[in-house]
Amino acid sequence: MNFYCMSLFPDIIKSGFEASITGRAVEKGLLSLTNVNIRDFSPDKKHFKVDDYPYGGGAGLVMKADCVFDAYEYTRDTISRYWGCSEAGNRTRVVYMTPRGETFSQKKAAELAKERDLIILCGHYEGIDERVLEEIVTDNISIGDYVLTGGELAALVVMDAVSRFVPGVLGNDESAYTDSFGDGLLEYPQYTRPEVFRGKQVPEVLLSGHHANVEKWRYEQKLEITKRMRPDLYERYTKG
Ligand code: 6GU
Repeated sequence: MNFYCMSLFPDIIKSGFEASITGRAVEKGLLSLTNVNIRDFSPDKKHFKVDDYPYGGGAGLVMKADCVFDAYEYTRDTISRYWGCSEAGNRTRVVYMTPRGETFSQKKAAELAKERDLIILCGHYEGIDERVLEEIVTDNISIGDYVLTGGELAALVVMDAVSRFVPGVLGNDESAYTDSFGDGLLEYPQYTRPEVFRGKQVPEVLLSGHHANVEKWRYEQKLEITKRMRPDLYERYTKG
């Protein structure tokens, strides 16, 4: 999976993505990240201004359509050149990180993971000129009902969740589908050494070596934890 991230803060994206599991996957060649700094596409070659006052007045500044569009064309052409095919960049989905988008989910992550390339657009300030969004955006995604100062942290959330579905990124390819939400239930609790911690024993069944009993216990725990912590998910699971 190749991510192309258009933003004003590529450092946030780079440091978040190149750490830990996704970072290792980049080193293995399973994932790639290309940052496109929208500021580089400002027509203002002195102050590199990328925003301006909103028509109609109001607080804050709006990111200019021309900067974003030029950054997009560059990104699109970079993808086309990489694959040696002018269609490659034109076909690539453009995900705009915005609180007005559809709420991100494990299902959406799995859907996006089927793409070969993905362009992610992060806004800042009070948003981006609507006209360029109409031109280029294919998917609007929010990560929840709260407002962030910019789309970068949200983009990292999406990139991380999508990356887990890319074969080889996790140690075991099945994990992304069997982890919490994969089957609509939360994960069972995990334990490691020592056997006793502050007087608390590891559940006996996990020490038994009896695989069928362990599986049964874990499934019961998933049901119980989901029922207690997320009654909404439990309802959906039991009612089909
Ligand atoms: Cl995707 N972007 C911003 N700026 N704020 C958000 C968000 C995204 N999702 C929730 N809040």
